[in-house]
Amino acid sequence: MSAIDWSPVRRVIDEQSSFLVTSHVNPEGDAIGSEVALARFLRERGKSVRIVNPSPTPENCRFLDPKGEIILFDADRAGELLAGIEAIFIVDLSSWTQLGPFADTVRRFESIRVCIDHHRAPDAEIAPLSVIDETAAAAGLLVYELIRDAGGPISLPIAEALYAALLVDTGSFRFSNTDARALRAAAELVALNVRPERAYRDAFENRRGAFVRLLPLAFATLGTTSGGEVLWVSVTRRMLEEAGADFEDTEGYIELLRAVRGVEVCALFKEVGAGRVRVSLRSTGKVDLHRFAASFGGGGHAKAAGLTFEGTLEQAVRLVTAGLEALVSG
Ligand SMILES: [Mn+2]
Repeated sequence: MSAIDWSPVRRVIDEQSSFLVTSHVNPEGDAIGSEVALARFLRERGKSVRIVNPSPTPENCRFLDPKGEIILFDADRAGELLAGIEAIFIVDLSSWTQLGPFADTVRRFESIRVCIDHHRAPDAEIAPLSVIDETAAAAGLLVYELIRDAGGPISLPIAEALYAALLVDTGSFRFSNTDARALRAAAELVALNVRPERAYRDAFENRRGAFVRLLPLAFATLGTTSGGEVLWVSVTRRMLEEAGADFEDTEGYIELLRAVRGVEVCALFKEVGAGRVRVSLRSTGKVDLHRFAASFGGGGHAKAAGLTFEGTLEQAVRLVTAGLEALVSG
């Protein structure tokens, strides 16, 4: 267990009765798992909780919210969504931009805001009460420690959501953020009857056929620097149409690139709109991608980061890969 002082957060939980939980745009397993676990924990304590997100829940996370209780933020309903809320919990993000269209509403919320996150370079004023621990493998690990600190108990649905959060952010316990603290938490969650095989299948193997139909189209664009230190592939809107796919189906592609011997950095370029390209980046160690992504207005971690590029796909590929090449040879 870490040395985090959870008592101010526990006090908020004890003293307030109506909560809103939110997370970042384009949420994944850590965001949704952390939210669902925290919401269930609060409800089991007799609190009323609403989960409101700036983006819809992706298909690969729906197993975490089978009843579809997560509400998609709608600016026209902002007043209604916040009615009666006494405290907002912001999990797995600590920058305003990551809250997307929900940011303005949260910023104007004058009561209690609590942030629980593990990303670097937080916006200091996002929440007066912030627990930011960059060494935590997942936001879900922090939520786990909070619940433990508060005396639990951790019901099976909470344990499953927390395990999923850990599983996703550690890449099934194989990324460099996998440490004894994360594995200890995982072991305790398994002791609470989480089944690792099923959890893995729910999180990673419940794929649509489009996942493999799109793959050859995307990988036909494979690009590499002369020494093979930088590898990238692109996904265009045309490819999606041809494969009957959407961008969710590209999940896992970048890990395939990372698996290649000698690679230092890999990138996945997604043509998300006319003149907008989303770039996902992974490093095998030498290069700090957080700083690189930040120079393009993006962010993330040292070994996993992302950015959005305004321009054509060709421009994005040219500029970003040139920057990465300079970085790996520097
Ligand atoms: Mn996370």
